[in-house]
Amino acid sequence: MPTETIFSKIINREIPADIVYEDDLSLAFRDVNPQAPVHILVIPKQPIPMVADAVAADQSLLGHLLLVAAQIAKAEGLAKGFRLVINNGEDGGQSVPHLHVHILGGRSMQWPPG
Ligand code: D5M
Repeated sequence: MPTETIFSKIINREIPADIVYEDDLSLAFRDVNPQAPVHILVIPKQPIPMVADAVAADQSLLGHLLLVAAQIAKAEGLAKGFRLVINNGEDGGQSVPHLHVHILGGRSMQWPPG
């Protein structure tokens, strides 16, 4: 039984979020603690804890999340570029154990990240 997280509550509309996109497989909403002028999270409705837990059967779902992220970036006007980030586990800086793709944009990104 997958762990319930704050993101499950957003999916189930138990807590509010600024939702920008939804389809059968995924949901996207603005990050509550934005690190860039545009900071949106794309999550699968299926609660995979982290990308390291994904299996072969998740292949098309993972691809779907990237295509959704690119579509949202376009809709947000990020034609000059944007960054997609997936934090995985403790050392990866993941704080919510429900797989999510960060879309960051609206400013020039630095490299390397911290
Ligand atoms: O990223 C988890 C992200 O989730 C972090 O940037 C804050 C964001 N967050 C946490 N709770 C909420 C709610 N309720 N709405 C919107 N955004 C939220 P990680 O990669 O796990 O560090």
